[in-house]
Amino acid sequence: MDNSPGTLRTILEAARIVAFTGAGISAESGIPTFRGPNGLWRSFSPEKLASPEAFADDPRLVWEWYDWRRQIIHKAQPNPGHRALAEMEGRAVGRFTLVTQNVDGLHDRAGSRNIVKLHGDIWQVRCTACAVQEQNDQVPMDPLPPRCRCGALLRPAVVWFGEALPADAWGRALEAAAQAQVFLVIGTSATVYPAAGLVQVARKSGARVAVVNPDPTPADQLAEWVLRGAAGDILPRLL
Ligand code: BV8
Ligand code: ZN
Repeated sequence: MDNSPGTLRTILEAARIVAFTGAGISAESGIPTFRGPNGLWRSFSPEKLASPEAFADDPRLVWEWYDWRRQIIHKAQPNPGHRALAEMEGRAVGRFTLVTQNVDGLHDRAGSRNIVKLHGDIWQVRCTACAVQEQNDQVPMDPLPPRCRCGALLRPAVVWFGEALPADAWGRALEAAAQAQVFLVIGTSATVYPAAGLVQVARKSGARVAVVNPDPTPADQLAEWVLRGAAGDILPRLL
């Protein structure tokens, strides 16, 4: 099979495309990734802080971490990688789906429209007691931790480790992966499940897989193209 980048560019012109993104696509916007060398805050691992147990144990500490991330994201701008995906969607109307693990909202700000958010949204909060879920853009958050009108603690409306993904988002992602003819795996270590399993779903359904990442990942072995480099460099060149 001809796996030159030129071939990939050609098939992108007519294929049903899924772009599957992780923290790496926001790295060039200055947002720390989870597992990179400049990993996230303090020595805590995200698996520790991004969990219901950590929140139950110390909601203030968990909210300090999310507030710190919200402050960084607030100052950040979408980068050429985010913008290239928004442009690709514009050229592939009706046959492009963006499935992201990211919670930072930079894809929205770059102009992407058809976005499946597998792990929620850092700019949404949800009440731990009543049905309230709403947008909250307050930077910095005050008071911390924030409370609902009903008096209960609010939590970030993101999916923590050990929590199920939103059923509608997961359903849409599975459907898109099963229909995809090209599946782009961009800026993810492909280590968090069930999200990372989408690559296998696409591959098994006959999709041609391309990986965009400066480092090797487990997804490489499923890929026909491994484009070794930064998303901000590679994606604009794919357009
Ligand atoms: C669930 C939201 C069950 C919160 C996140 C043991 C084995 C297998 C699985 C498990 C296990 N133990 C536990 C599990 C399950 C667990 C899991 O997969 N754990 C992993 C760590 C082993 N999964 C879960 O718990 C999931 N839920 O299973 O529930 C269930 C089922 C039914 C009913 C009830 C319960 C929930 C997982 C979601 C967790 N939430 N985030 C928040 O953000 O605070 S996950 C978190 O990791 C982020 O969402 C992030 O997106 C995601 C994946 O990380 P990446 O995006 O890939 O980022 P990472 O830093 O890892 O990699 C960055 C990559 O970018 C690198 O490859 C780097 O080289 C590259 N890069 C760097 N610069 C660039 C670049 N690429 C391109 N350009 C650049 N410039
Ligand atoms: Zn409430």
